[in-house]
Amino acid sequence: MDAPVFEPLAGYVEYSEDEMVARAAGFADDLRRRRTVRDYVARDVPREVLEHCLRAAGSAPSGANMQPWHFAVITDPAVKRRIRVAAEQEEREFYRERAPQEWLEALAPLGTDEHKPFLEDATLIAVFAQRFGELPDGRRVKHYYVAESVGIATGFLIAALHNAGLATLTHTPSPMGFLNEICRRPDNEKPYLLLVTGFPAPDCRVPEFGGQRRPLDGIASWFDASP
Ligand code: IYR
Repeated sequence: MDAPVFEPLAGYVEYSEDEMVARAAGFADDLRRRRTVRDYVARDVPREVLEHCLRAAGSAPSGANMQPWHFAVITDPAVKRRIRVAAEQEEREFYRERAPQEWLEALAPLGTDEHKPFLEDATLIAVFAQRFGELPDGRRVKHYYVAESVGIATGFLIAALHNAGLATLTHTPSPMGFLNEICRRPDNEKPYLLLVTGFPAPDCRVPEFGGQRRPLDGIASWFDASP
């Protein structure tokens, strides 16, 4: 077992209370502008921007720092086309047969259906969760809290893309095993979700329902010492 090796906490920055409030408020206001976008223009996203956003995602905390994620970035129109065809096939079955009535009712305000043109118009980032790691000699390394870790990294990625001026859509065609084959990812990786990103169409409209955010007193409770 390796002994722990420590280093100084070099990156921490302390702000004055005023600065903390201003930064916290500004960050919240900026994130609250984010909307899930389903209509994109066919316009390439600069690779350098994507690389920085992926660096942000890769800085997320993870179980035992195993960093159990892989991001497959798809810009090739031919590969996007294959993904669209495979996803729409699954989605067609979902909407027509598999989805229970209750689920369809929950989705109704979003106006979604089996047609997914954004899979060809936008840039796609297939997020994979590594169920276990593999050493060069083939031995397996256990990963911990994989879903939590990849979820946090994906949250970082969505925030980073939004911050860079890109719209996103968290898309989960179900099942999405076809992503392993198309992205040539190994069996120890499970597709986690397909993050769609790019520039919104000029006439893009979004469901009113999606902009409704639960108020703070509906999502948080406080346990302060009594005065
Ligand atoms: N995967 C389908 C259905 C869908 C499910 C949920 I939960 C959503 O929030 C939105 C859509 C689709 O992408 O259409």
